[in-house]
Amino acid sequence: MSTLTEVAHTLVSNGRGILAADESIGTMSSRLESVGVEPTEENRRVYRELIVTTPKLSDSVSGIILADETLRQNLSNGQTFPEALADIGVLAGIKVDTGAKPLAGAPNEKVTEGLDGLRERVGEYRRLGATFAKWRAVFTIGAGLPTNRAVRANVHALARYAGLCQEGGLVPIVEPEVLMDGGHSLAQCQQVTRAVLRSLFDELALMRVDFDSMILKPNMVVAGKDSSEQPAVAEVAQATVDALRDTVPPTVPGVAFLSGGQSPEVATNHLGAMQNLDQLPWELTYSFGRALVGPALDTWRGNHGKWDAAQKALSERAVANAAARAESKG
Ligand code: 5MM
Repeated sequence: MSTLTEVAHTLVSNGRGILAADESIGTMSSRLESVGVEPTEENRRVYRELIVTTPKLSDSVSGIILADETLRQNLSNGQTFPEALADIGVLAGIKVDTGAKPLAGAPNEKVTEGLDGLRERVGEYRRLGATFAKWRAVFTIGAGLPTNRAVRANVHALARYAGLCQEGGLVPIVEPEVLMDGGHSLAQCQQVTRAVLRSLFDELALMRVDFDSMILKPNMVVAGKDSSEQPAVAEVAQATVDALRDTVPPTVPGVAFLSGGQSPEVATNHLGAMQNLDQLPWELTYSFGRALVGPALDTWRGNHGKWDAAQKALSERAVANAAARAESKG
């Protein structure tokens, strides 16, 4: 059996990345509805089957993050999703948070919940075949935001989640997402991202989380999507790497970015531009959701005749991101 450190390294090495297919029932239902598919449990299952049976996915994907519902479903051939992934050499992960809820005393800010009963759920998820987990906290940039209250509440929950996962035998993916919503500048995003990461690693240390057995899943440092000044790819890459270098301990095996609403191509370009910008102690890879599966969902639209084309669309994004990781290596 692999140690947690080995699992963490497997997730981020050999040029591969992580696919986030852990949309909650509500989010997945809206995504299906947006392409004209009825949001039933069966349609969510079929869509996830399309993803995990994509040919050669394991060449570029090391792990797939699943939702609780998917972990309990079966493929058409009767296998569970973790069994099917194990057969192709991909690790199964599980989103264990129960969502971001309004934070008392902090209007317009959220705290991610899910700690109650988490020790028991971690045990159950391991028995169902998961080897790693994910918890996402969100931070909004705005006038006076994020507040210290929201930052401290969220990093505390992230650290307690990570500790419980390591205690129970799952590698925690720790996801602090500074949202792209708003008209803020690249510099503002960098300042908030730095502050959040600094606070996060202080709290992870306090909770005795082993940095060598976790993965960080941060946002890239970008300007707000409503900003009229959108930075060049090279600026995003440099600002992101600078923020990470100032805050992320060198023993963390890897940083796996979320895409956060960037287009698939832009997210891939940013990832490519970061490779070998500086000598960095951690692997830099992807843990995209929308930027990996968006084109496939848009192609499929619930039409069985488009199954192969949709898998091809996913495969193309996965291959492009693996290629971006390889940029300027060696
Ligand atoms: C795939 O979506 C994940 C779950 O979202 P909800 O709990 O809101 O349904 C989400 O955490 C995702 O893993 C990250 O946001 C990264 O996805 P993107 O699309 O930003 O790369």
